[in-house]
This record gives sequence, structure tokens and C-alpha cells, in this order.
Amino acid sequence: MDANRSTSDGIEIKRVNCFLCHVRCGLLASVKDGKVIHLEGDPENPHNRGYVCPRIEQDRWKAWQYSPYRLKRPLKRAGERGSGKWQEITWDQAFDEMADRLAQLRDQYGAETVCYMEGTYRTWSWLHYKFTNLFGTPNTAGNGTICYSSDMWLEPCTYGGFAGDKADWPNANLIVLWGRNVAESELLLWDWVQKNRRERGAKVIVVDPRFSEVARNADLHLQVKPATDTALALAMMNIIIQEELYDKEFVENYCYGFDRLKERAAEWPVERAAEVTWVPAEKIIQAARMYGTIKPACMPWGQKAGDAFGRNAAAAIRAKAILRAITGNLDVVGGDKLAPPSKFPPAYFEHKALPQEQRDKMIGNDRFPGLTFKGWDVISQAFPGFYPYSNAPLMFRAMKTGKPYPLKACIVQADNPMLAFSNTKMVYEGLRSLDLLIVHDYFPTPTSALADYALPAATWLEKPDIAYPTMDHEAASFMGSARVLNRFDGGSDIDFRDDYEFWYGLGSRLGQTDKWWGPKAEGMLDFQVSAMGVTYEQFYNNIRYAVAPSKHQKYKNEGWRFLTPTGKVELYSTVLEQMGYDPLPQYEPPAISAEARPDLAKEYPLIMITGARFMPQYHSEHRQPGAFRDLHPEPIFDIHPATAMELNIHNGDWCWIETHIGRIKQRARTTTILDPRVVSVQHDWWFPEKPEAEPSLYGVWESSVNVITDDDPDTLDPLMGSWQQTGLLCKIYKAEDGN
Ligand SMILES: Nc1nc2c(c(=O)[nH]1)N[C@H]1C(S)=C(S)[C@@H](COP(=O)(O)OP(=O)(O)OC[C@H]3O[C@@H](n4cnc5c(=O)[nH]c(N)nc54)[C@H](O)[C@@H]3O)O[C@H]1N2
Ligand SMILES: Nc1nc2c(c(=O)[nH]1)N[C@H]1C(S)=C(S)[C@@H](COP(=O)(O)OP(=O)(O)OC[C@H]3O[C@@H](n4cnc5c(=O)[nH]c(N)nc54)[C@H](O)[C@@H]3O)O[C@H]1N2
Ligand code: SF4
Ligand SMILES: [Mo]
Repeated sequence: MDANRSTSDGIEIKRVNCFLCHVRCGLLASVKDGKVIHLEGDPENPHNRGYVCPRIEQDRWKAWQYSPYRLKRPLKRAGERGSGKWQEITWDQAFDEMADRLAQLRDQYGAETVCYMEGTYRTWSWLHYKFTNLFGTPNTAGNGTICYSSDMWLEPCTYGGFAGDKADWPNANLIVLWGRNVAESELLLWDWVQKNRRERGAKVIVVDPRFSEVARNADLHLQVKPATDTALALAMMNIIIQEELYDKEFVENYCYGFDRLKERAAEWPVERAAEVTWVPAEKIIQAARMYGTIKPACMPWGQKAGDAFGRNAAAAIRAKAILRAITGNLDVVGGDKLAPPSKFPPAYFEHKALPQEQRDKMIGNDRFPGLTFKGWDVISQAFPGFYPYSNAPLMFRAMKTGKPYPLKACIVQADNPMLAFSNTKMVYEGLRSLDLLIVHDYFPTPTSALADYALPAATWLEKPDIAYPTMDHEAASFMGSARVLNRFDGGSDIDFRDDYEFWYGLGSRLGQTDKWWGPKAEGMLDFQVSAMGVTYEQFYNNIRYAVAPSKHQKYKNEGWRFLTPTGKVELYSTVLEQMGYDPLPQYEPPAISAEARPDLAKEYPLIMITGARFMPQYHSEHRQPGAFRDLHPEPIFDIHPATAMELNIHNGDWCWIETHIGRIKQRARTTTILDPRVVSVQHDWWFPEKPEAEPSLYGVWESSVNVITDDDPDTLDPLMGSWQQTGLLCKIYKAEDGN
């Protein structure tokens, strides 16, 4: 049976998976004359069952897919770097030249001089490892460092698997949204929460310094002081232990180090935590009692519940993992399921192809071992899907200074470092020092403006795919997604290459041909489903969705061992102990805070959150004029009316937001959703309608919050190397001319 349908008026219906966010809703695409004319939710898709969010509603996606701003042909720099002067070339010329240059640099400086950078999960994010490992460089960095990857390391370290993105939202009786605002960040999940509340009466606790949309719909909102959550978690742990609300059977049989955990938690009486976190003691007690007694409860991962805390990131993530375990919510129906080891065959990553001597050169290995190959060696037994990362702040410094060795080339795919990473000036100086910068993206960006080659990529409508939704409440599910638009067939006049073709184009010119799956992405997709005994085509047509239903309480099986050194859930981590880190979570004020830097706080008295998500923009995407930008045209920061009044700022005023690093301008929105001492500043603003050439770089210096965030290595989490994005310090004043 063919999965595609045709209607009488010559419209073909194909199935495709949206990739405007990680949720990956199943859609039905109406295709006429090679062009997609409409998208809607696929009611048969078991994941979203017809749901779509406002990005797809009213066909708003069209303004993005068919945007006149897209990169159309491969571009080669034709003037000074950043001058906005380009020459159109063919893909063959681009591949030939880039491969030659990469080979030359490898000969001159060693393979480690070439690095790679990725953003969040937007594509076949694992593919580049095959290229970099075979090429011989250990240096790949990514935003995963402050998004998810630390959790993917610390959770396996605690219980041998990753549960944070396998929360069982539909079956939980209590959902704890900690630093997570799915009403703006992952809308299908918000739909699940609301449905659960309506139909099953689930309770919701929200931990957020803002009275966010999810907080407004919660049973309990803890309005925490930014980046103090570890103290909150320790106090909740203490109450749960003191009041004996923990799961005694689970702790006794399956956990290691409870007594030492108990001692550590006892350092956090509720009054102490109340003072540090600003959350009233009664509310902390109420939250602990709810989480200790309402079963089952899930506590999904949240980017602002650890990853964004800088120095205190690892401790926060560990504390939440421990809470899941001692309350008996780990791997139960309605709780946080323990993900099984990754299904990808090792051939995918080729990690073994990289000689030890090269791995040892990975930037960050010595100083922030967690996410590097050093940490990968520790954790990959338990969690083979883990991604090793070099440390990005150290990489930008290496580009600039040549220390510890020269980094001369960087390949950027599905990432916009000039917006995404902290301290844009450092990123800029790093990228500007390179001999070769290659950027593969849908659109020109402030990063591609600095490139030697800016190359057009295929969107998810322009490539075939097997979609793996994150935050999937089943153990693992994936679905086939059609290529709906082809280059030059009437639907598109863009000479794009998809991300697979990109790597194949480079790899095949550098002696890697037989390691890839032929020139087309379909070859790779065939390989991915080969274990099921089908081709990709057969999978798409006949199987469509593969859902591996979860198995629960696997630890009850005969002979089960949690994949940790003790075989138990390590409340007290023997891994961290061996690596010379605190085996138990402890709260320490973030490196940039009034407590750690009273000198800074005098000048910069307000506490700053950055990057709280808002619709419909996705990080630095969707700033191009069109339907998405129309919904949210300008950069906005939130400030309490009382604070605004004191500063003589009115709703809508353009203001300077200044830190010890620099200043940017955004428009004020006065609102009581946050504490008068806190402001919330949107991230990733740039202006594609402004000039590309330096010094503008599409207005990147004007309003992007990472122009004023810090990435000083001394402020990072000492194990994970992640940088601080919330709880920062700033001051605010009205822009002289009010606009
Ligand atoms: N201050 C502050 N900074 C933050 C955050 C914060 O909260 N505060 N959040 C951080 C987090 S969690 C993350 S994950 C990062 C995100 O950082 P990035 O992922 O770098 O985000 P974007 O800036 O959207 O860059 C993605 C680029 O990839 C392109 N792209 C999208 N899909 C594809 C594709 O399939 N193929 C190719 N070749 N290109 C594609 C887009 O057009 C876009 O230019 O930002 C981080 N930065
Ligand atoms: N619209 C949109 N959706 C997105 C993205 C996007 O850029 N735009 N990015 C995607 C990506 S890569 C990611 S990682 C996810 C992240 O999605 P979420 O985890 O939902 O991330 P945020 O919206 O950054 O933060 C969630 C909430 O944490 C609060 N918060 C800020 N500081 C703190 C703190 O110190 N402690 C606590 N407890 N809460 C705090 C914020 O006020 C916010 O309401 O979103 C994804 N979805
Ligand atoms: S929730 Fe995400 S995957 Fe679903 S329709 Fe919206 S953007 Fe697409
Ligand atoms: Mo992220």
C-alpha cells in the first residue's frame, strides 16, 4: 500500500514531520505541481494525533519555507571577511575547494585544527561525528552543553540511563514543571498537560521565577530566585527524608549512599532554603509533601532547571535526578521512564575511528572533563547515545590566541554561534581569526556573514527523514517523513543540499567514500531501519510509525543492575568521587551573582533571566520579515512596574540593558509576572532586514542578549563546562531618545 494519497483535483497528500521544533508533529502535506500548498496535523499520527501549533496553523510556515531571504546558491567570499561581497559558485566547486583547504590545514597543523559547531537538535545531529572522527579531529562543540547534554551525562551517572526526556506526561498524577514553560517552548506537551488535567485531574507544580503561562495554570507555583534551585531541591529532599515520605523499599533495595545523602540534605533546613531561594518556607514544605505523596509523579527536564546555571549546573541536575529516585518515580508508569540504550549502531558515530592520541587533544578535556571524550569514556557504557563535546568558550579562545594549539577551520551546520553562544564579542573574535569558516544554513545569518562559504541547506520539507521526537513519553518512537519539495522541480528554485549530502560531498573528497551510504540521504535512512528488515521506502509506506512501548520497573527483573559502578542508583556518586568532584549535590551561588560578586552587584543591581522562550520564534530563527516576525516583531524584556517606575521607564520604552560585558537595547514590557528585583530578557534578536556587511552584521550587536552574557571559563560549571544564562546581573535605563 502506498502511504501517499491523491485527490481528484491533482493534489497529492504526503506525510511529513514538522521540524520547527523538537516535538516533531506528524503532518499531512498537500502537494500540487511540485509545491506544498497546505500543511495540517495528521490525525493518524500516534504522537500528535492531529495537533498542530500556531506555526503551522493558518499556513504561517509558508512565509518561512518560501521566504525570499533564503540562501539560494552556494556563495564564496569575494571581498574582505564580513564585507558582504559574494560570488555564486557551483556545489562541485565549493566541495572541491573546501576539501582541498581542509586537507591542507590538516597537513600543516594536524587534524585537530578543524572543528565543528552545532546548535540544538534541528537535523541529523549525529552525522557530523562520522565526518570529524574519520577526518581525525576530536573538536566538535555544541549548544548541547547548556541544553540537555549535561543531563544526558549526569543522569546515567546517577541511574545508568536518561529519564529526563521520558516523562510520562499523559499518565502522571503530578507533573513538576521545573524551569520549563512548555506553553511557549513545546506546545504539544502543553496540550498533553492540559488534557491530563481535564480528563484525569493531574496536579501541576511549577518552579519558575516568572508567573508564566504554565504557572498560571498550576496548583502550586514556587517563584524561585533565579539559579538558586539547587538549594530548593536540597530542602525538598530534606523534608521528604525527615517526614519519611521517600520510597523506603526502593531506597533500601536499589539505592546507594542514602545515609550520606541524608546528611547533606540536613544541611538545608527549610528556613535556610527560604532565605536563599525567596520561596516562602510553607510553599517549599507544600511542594515537598505533594511530590512525596502524589504518585506517580513526573519531573521532566527543563533548560532553566540546571543547564543554564553555570557553576551550579551539575549540582542542580543531580539533585533533581535524586528526587526522582528517592520518591520511587523512576521508571514507573506515570513517572520518569529510564531510557533504554541508544538504538543507533556504533557505525553511525565512528567514535572508535578516532585514535586515542587525537581524543586526548579535545579542547576542554583537562579543565571540564564531563562532556569531553574523557567523560564519554566514563558514561558511554551506560549510555551509548551520549555526545562528546569540546568546550566552546575554550574553543573560541583557541581560535583567537592559538592556544593550546591553533584552531584554523570551523564548520557550522544548523547553528548560529553569533547569536547562540554567550559573549558574542569573544565568538566574533574567534570566528574572525579563522582561515576557513564554512556555514551550511537555510538563511544568511550574522554567522554566515563572516564565512568563506555560505551554503544553502534543505529544510525538512526538502529532505526525506526518519523523525525521532524528543520528550517522547513512549520508550522510543520514530516515524517516516517524505521529501515533499525537490530542488528545481517547480516547487523550489533553490540549489540546496541536505545535511547528509553536505557531509557526503566533503567526506567523499577526503577518502571517506566507503564509510558513507552513497550520495543520497535515503542510503543512510535505509541503514537506520535495516534492523527491521525493510528499506526506508518500505518503512515510510508500510510501517510509518514505530513505537516501542515502554517497559516499566525494569529494575525488578532478575539480575538487573543499574548501569553504574555499584549497580544501584547512586545517590552518592562513586563516578564523581573518582573524578575528584563532590559526590553529592551542594548549592553554591552562581559565579555571576550578588553573593559571589558583590562588587558587580553594586553597579548591576537587577537579576537577569535570559532566553525564556516565546512563540513563534525559535532561537535566532524566524526573524525574517513575514508571518512569524509579524506575530512578534521586536525584542522585549519584562520588568516589574514598580521597578520601572523607579527607573522612570514606561511600558514600550526602548531601554539599555547593561552588564559588565556591554549593553543592548530592547523594549520594556511592564508586568507583574516577575519579582521587582528580576528582569527577563529575550534572546537571539537580530534583524535580517538590516545590512549584512560589517559593522552591522544584520544588527547583531543591537539587541541580542548574548552580546552582554559572559563565558569566562572561571564562571563555568567545573565538571560540565556549561555557562550561565540565568541569575545574571544587569542594570537598566531608558535609551536617551526613547526609541
Ligand atoms: N542567553 C541565552 N542563550 C541561549 C539560550 C538561552 O536560553 N539564553 N538557549 C540556548 C539553547 S538551549 C540552545 S539549544 C541554543 C540554540 O542555538 P542554535 O541551535 O544555534 O540556534 P539558532 O540560533 O536558531 O541556530 C540554528 C541555525 O540553524 C539553521 N537550521 C535550522 N534547521 C537546520 C537544518 O536542518 N539544517 C541546517 N543546515 N541548518 C538548519 C537555522 O536557520 C539557524 O540559523 O541557544 C542557546 N543560547
Ligand atoms: N518558542 C520557542 N520554543 C523553543 C525554543 C525557542 O527558542 N523558542 N527553543 C527550544 C530549545 S533548544 C529548548 S532547550 C527548549 C527549552 O524550553 P524550556 O525548558 O521551557 O526553557 P525556557 O523557556 O528557556 O525556560 C523555562 C522557564 O524557566 C524559567 N526560568 C528562568 N530562570 C530560571 C531559574 O533560574 N530557575 C527556574 N526554576 N526557572 C527559571 C523561565 O522564566 C521560563 O519560564 O525550548 C525549545 N522550544
Ligand atoms: S509543536 Fe513543534 S513540531 Fe508541532 S506543529 Fe508546532 S512547531 Fe511543529
Ligand atoms: Mo536547547
